[in-house]
Amino acid sequence: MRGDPFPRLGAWVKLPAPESVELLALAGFDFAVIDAEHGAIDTRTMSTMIGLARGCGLAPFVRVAGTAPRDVQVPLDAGAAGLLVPQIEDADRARDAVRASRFPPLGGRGASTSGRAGRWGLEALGDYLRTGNEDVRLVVQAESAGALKAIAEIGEVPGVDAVFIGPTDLAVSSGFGENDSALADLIGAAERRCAEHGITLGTTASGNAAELLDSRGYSFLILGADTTMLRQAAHTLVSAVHTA
Ligand code: 3PY
Repeated sequence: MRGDPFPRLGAWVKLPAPESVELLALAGFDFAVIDAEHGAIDTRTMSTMIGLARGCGLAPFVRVAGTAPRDVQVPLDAGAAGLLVPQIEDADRARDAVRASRFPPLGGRGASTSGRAGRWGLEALGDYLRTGNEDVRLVVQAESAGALKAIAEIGEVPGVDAVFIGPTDLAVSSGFGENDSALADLIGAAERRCAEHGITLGTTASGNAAELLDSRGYSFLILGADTTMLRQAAHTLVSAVHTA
Protein backbone atom coordinates (compact mmCIF):
# COMPACT_ATOMS: atom_id res chain seq x y z
CA MET A 1 0.00 0.00 0.00
CA ARG A 2 1.16 3.54 -0.68
CA GLY A 3 1.18 4.20 3.08
CA ASP A 4 3.54 1.25 3.58
CA PRO A 5 7.28 1.82 3.48
CA PHE A 6 8.86 1.36 0.08
CA PRO A 7 10.56 -2.05 -0.28
CA ARG A 8 14.21 -1.24 0.45
CA LEU A 9 16.62 -3.56 -1.30
CA GLY A 10 16.17 -4.66 -4.87
CA ALA A 11 17.96 -6.22 -7.82
CA TRP A 12 17.58 -6.03 -11.58
CA VAL A 13 16.41 -9.17 -13.33
CA LYS A 14 17.99 -9.20 -16.78
CA LEU A 15 18.23 -12.93 -17.50
CA PRO A 16 15.11 -14.32 -19.22
CA ALA A 17 14.98 -17.08 -16.59
CA PRO A 18 12.09 -17.04 -14.07
CA GLU A 19 14.34 -18.84 -11.57
CA SER A 20 16.30 -15.57 -11.18
CA VAL A 21 13.47 -14.06 -9.11
CA GLU A 22 13.32 -17.15 -6.91
CA LEU A 23 17.07 -16.96 -6.28
CA LEU A 24 16.85 -13.25 -5.42
CA ALA A 25 14.01 -13.94 -2.97
CA LEU A 26 16.11 -16.63 -1.27
CA ALA A 27 18.99 -14.15 -1.03
CA GLY A 28 16.76 -11.80 1.01
CA PHE A 29 15.95 -9.03 -1.47
CA ASP A 30 12.69 -7.12 -0.91
CA PHE A 31 11.95 -6.42 -4.56
CA ALA A 32 13.06 -7.36 -8.05
CA VAL A 33 12.97 -5.12 -11.11
CA ILE A 34 12.28 -7.17 -14.23
CA ASP A 35 14.05 -5.16 -16.91
CA ALA A 36 12.03 -4.72 -20.09
CA GLU A 37 14.05 -1.64 -21.10
CA HIS A 38 17.35 -3.50 -21.36
CA GLY A 39 17.64 -7.28 -21.58
CA ALA A 40 15.77 -9.99 -23.47
CA ILE A 41 12.73 -10.74 -21.32
CA ASP A 42 9.55 -11.32 -23.31
CA THR A 43 6.05 -10.69 -21.98
CA ARG A 44 5.30 -14.38 -21.34
CA THR A 45 8.45 -14.72 -19.22
CA MET A 46 7.73 -11.41 -17.48
CA SER A 47 4.27 -12.57 -16.47
CA THR A 48 5.66 -15.87 -15.13
CA MET A 49 8.30 -13.95 -13.16
CA ILE A 50 5.68 -11.65 -11.63
CA GLY A 51 3.59 -14.60 -10.42
CA LEU A 52 6.65 -16.44 -9.10
CA ALA A 53 7.97 -13.36 -7.28
CA ARG A 54 4.61 -12.84 -5.59
CA GLY A 55 4.62 -16.48 -4.49
CA CYS A 56 8.11 -16.01 -3.01
CA GLY A 57 7.26 -12.79 -1.14
CA LEU A 58 9.37 -10.62 -3.44
CA ALA A 59 7.68 -7.46 -4.76
CA PRO A 60 7.79 -7.65 -8.58
CA PHE A 61 8.57 -4.32 -10.25
CA VAL A 62 9.00 -3.94 -14.00
CA ARG A 63 11.15 -1.36 -15.74
CA VAL A 64 9.22 -0.59 -18.91
CA ALA A 65 10.73 0.55 -22.20
CA GLY A 66 8.37 3.53 -22.53
CA THR A 67 4.85 4.73 -21.87
CA ALA A 68 3.06 3.19 -24.87
CA PRO A 69 -0.06 1.27 -23.73
CA ARG A 70 1.54 -2.12 -24.47
CA ASP A 71 4.74 -1.27 -22.53
CA VAL A 72 2.75 -0.31 -19.46
CA GLN A 73 -0.44 -2.33 -19.55
CA VAL A 74 1.08 -5.80 -19.97
CA PRO A 75 3.11 -5.70 -16.71
CA LEU A 76 0.30 -3.97 -14.81
CA ASP A 77 -2.31 -6.53 -15.93
CA ALA A 78 0.16 -9.29 -15.04
CA GLY A 79 0.21 -8.03 -11.44
CA ALA A 80 3.38 -5.91 -11.19
CA ALA A 81 3.74 -4.25 -7.78
CA GLY A 82 5.21 -1.21 -9.46
CA LEU A 83 6.77 0.25 -12.60
CA LEU A 84 9.99 2.09 -13.22
CA VAL A 85 9.70 4.44 -16.19
CA PRO A 86 13.05 5.53 -17.68
CA GLN A 87 14.19 8.88 -19.11
CA ILE A 88 11.68 11.19 -17.42
CA GLU A 89 13.00 14.63 -18.29
CA ASP A 90 10.43 16.91 -16.69
CA ALA A 91 7.02 17.12 -15.04
CA ASP A 92 5.24 16.83 -18.40
CA ARG A 93 6.91 13.46 -19.09
CA ALA A 94 6.04 12.38 -15.54
CA ARG A 95 2.41 13.27 -16.27
CA ASP A 96 2.61 11.09 -19.42
CA ALA A 97 3.77 8.18 -17.22
CA VAL A 98 0.86 8.77 -14.83
CA ARG A 99 -1.63 8.99 -17.72
CA ALA A 100 -0.40 5.65 -19.08
CA SER A 101 -0.31 3.76 -15.79
CA ARG A 102 -3.13 5.10 -13.57
CA PHE A 103 -6.87 4.65 -13.90
CA PRO A 104 -9.18 7.68 -14.23
CA PRO A 105 -9.37 10.25 -12.79
CA LEU A 106 -5.55 10.25 -12.37
CA GLY A 107 -4.83 8.72 -15.79
CA GLY A 108 -6.23 6.78 -18.73
CA ARG A 109 -5.18 3.15 -18.08
CA GLY A 110 -7.60 0.64 -19.55
CA ALA A 111 -9.38 -1.65 -17.08
CA SER A 112 -9.61 -5.43 -17.23
CA THR A 113 -10.15 -7.52 -14.12
CA SER A 114 -9.55 -10.79 -15.98
CA GLY A 115 -5.76 -10.83 -15.49
CA ARG A 116 -3.64 -11.48 -12.38
CA ALA A 117 -4.03 -7.82 -11.31
CA GLY A 118 -7.77 -8.49 -11.03
CA ARG A 119 -7.16 -11.87 -9.39
CA TRP A 120 -8.31 -13.55 -12.63
CA GLY A 121 -11.73 -11.94 -12.47
CA LEU A 122 -12.34 -12.46 -8.76
CA GLU A 123 -11.59 -8.88 -7.68
CA ALA A 124 -14.48 -6.41 -7.48
CA LEU A 125 -13.97 -3.62 -10.02
CA GLY A 126 -13.73 -0.94 -7.30
CA ASP A 127 -11.00 -2.83 -5.42
CA TYR A 128 -9.10 -3.47 -8.67
CA LEU A 129 -9.19 0.24 -9.54
CA ARG A 130 -8.18 1.29 -6.02
CA THR A 131 -5.26 -1.15 -5.98
CA GLY A 132 -4.06 0.10 -9.38
CA ASN A 133 -4.13 3.73 -8.31
CA GLU A 134 -3.07 3.44 -4.67
CA ASP A 135 -1.02 0.29 -4.10
CA VAL A 136 0.90 -0.07 -7.36
CA ARG A 137 4.01 2.13 -7.20
CA LEU A 138 5.02 4.42 -10.00
CA VAL A 139 8.72 5.23 -9.98
CA VAL A 140 10.11 7.63 -12.56
CA GLN A 141 13.78 7.70 -13.50
CA ALA A 142 15.69 11.01 -13.53
CA GLU A 143 18.77 10.43 -15.68
CA SER A 144 19.93 13.78 -17.05
CA ALA A 145 21.17 17.07 -15.59
CA GLY A 146 17.87 18.70 -16.63
CA ALA A 147 15.82 15.99 -14.92
CA LEU A 148 17.84 16.33 -11.71
CA LYS A 149 17.30 20.08 -11.69
CA ALA A 150 13.53 19.49 -12.14
CA ILE A 151 13.45 16.61 -9.64
CA ALA A 152 11.11 18.31 -7.16
CA GLU A 153 8.51 19.16 -9.84
CA ILE A 154 8.81 15.64 -11.28
CA GLY A 155 8.45 13.95 -7.88
CA GLU A 156 5.44 16.06 -6.93
CA VAL A 157 3.31 15.10 -9.95
CA PRO A 158 0.17 13.43 -8.52
CA GLY A 159 0.33 9.69 -9.14
CA VAL A 160 4.17 9.52 -8.97
CA ASP A 161 5.35 7.66 -5.85
CA ALA A 162 9.12 7.95 -6.10
CA VAL A 163 12.03 9.13 -8.20
CA PHE A 164 14.98 6.92 -9.09
CA ILE A 165 18.28 8.57 -10.02
CA GLY A 166 19.98 6.57 -12.79
CA PRO A 167 23.68 7.33 -12.29
CA THR A 168 24.98 5.63 -15.45
CA ASP A 169 22.66 7.38 -17.90
CA LEU A 170 23.18 10.59 -15.94
CA ALA A 171 26.96 10.35 -16.38
CA VAL A 172 26.57 9.52 -20.08
CA SER A 173 23.97 12.22 -20.86
CA SER A 174 25.70 14.97 -18.88
CA GLY A 175 29.16 14.16 -20.24
CA PHE A 176 30.64 13.92 -16.71
CA GLY A 177 32.81 10.94 -15.79
CA GLU A 178 31.25 8.55 -13.26
CA ASN A 179 33.68 9.79 -10.59
CA ASP A 180 33.55 13.47 -11.54
CA SER A 181 32.90 15.80 -8.59
CA ALA A 182 30.49 17.86 -10.79
CA LEU A 183 28.32 14.75 -11.07
CA ALA A 184 28.43 14.22 -7.30
CA ASP A 185 27.41 17.89 -6.79
CA LEU A 186 24.47 17.50 -9.17
CA ILE A 187 23.30 14.37 -7.36
CA GLY A 188 23.85 15.93 -3.92
CA ALA A 189 21.69 18.95 -4.85
CA ALA A 190 18.94 16.61 -6.12
CA GLU A 191 19.08 14.58 -2.88
CA ARG A 192 18.63 17.79 -0.84
CA ARG A 193 15.70 18.93 -2.99
CA CYS A 194 14.00 15.55 -2.53
CA ALA A 195 14.53 15.73 1.24
CA GLU A 196 13.06 19.27 1.37
CA HIS A 197 10.01 18.20 -0.67
CA GLY A 198 9.47 14.82 1.03
CA ILE A 199 10.04 12.90 -2.22
CA THR A 200 10.81 9.18 -1.94
CA LEU A 201 14.17 8.59 -3.61
CA GLY A 202 16.06 5.55 -4.91
CA THR A 203 19.15 4.76 -6.93
CA THR A 204 21.63 2.01 -7.70
CA ALA A 205 24.29 1.29 -5.11
CA SER A 206 27.39 -0.83 -4.98
CA GLY A 207 29.59 -0.53 -1.91
CA ASN A 208 27.94 2.59 -0.47
CA ALA A 209 24.46 1.28 0.39
CA ALA A 210 24.56 2.01 4.12
CA GLU A 211 25.68 5.62 3.55
CA LEU A 212 22.96 6.18 0.93
CA LEU A 213 20.24 4.81 3.22
CA ASP A 214 21.43 6.25 6.53
CA SER A 215 22.75 9.70 5.69
CA ARG A 216 21.76 10.64 2.15
CA GLY A 217 18.03 10.09 2.38
CA TYR A 218 17.48 7.19 -0.02
CA SER A 219 14.49 4.92 0.73
CA PHE A 220 15.27 2.15 -1.74
CA LEU A 221 18.33 0.85 -3.56
CA ILE A 222 18.99 -1.51 -6.42
CA LEU A 223 22.13 -3.38 -5.44
CA GLY A 224 22.96 -5.14 -8.71
CA ALA A 225 21.74 -7.36 -11.51
CA ASP A 226 21.37 -11.14 -11.73
CA THR A 227 23.79 -11.11 -14.68
CA THR A 228 26.58 -9.26 -12.88
CA MET A 229 26.06 -11.22 -9.65
CA LEU A 230 26.52 -14.48 -11.57
CA ARG A 231 29.55 -13.16 -13.44
CA GLN A 232 31.19 -11.86 -10.24
CA ALA A 233 30.53 -15.01 -8.22
CA ALA A 234 31.78 -17.20 -11.08
CA HIS A 235 34.89 -15.05 -11.47
CA THR A 236 35.62 -15.27 -7.72
CA LEU A 237 35.42 -19.07 -7.82
CA VAL A 238 37.62 -19.41 -10.89
CA SER A 239 40.22 -16.89 -9.67
CA ALA A 240 40.43 -18.59 -6.27
CA VAL A 241 41.61 -21.74 -8.06
CA HIS A 242 43.97 -19.84 -10.37
CA THR A 243 45.61 -17.98 -7.48
CA ALA A 244 45.79 -21.01 -5.10
C1 3PY B 1 21.29 4.11 -14.75
O1 3PY B 1 22.16 4.01 -13.87
O2 3PY B 1 21.30 4.97 -15.62
C2 3PY B 1 20.17 3.20 -14.74
O3 3PY B 1 19.20 3.39 -15.43
C3 3PY B 1 20.28 1.98 -13.92
O4 3PY B 1 20.55 0.90 -14.76
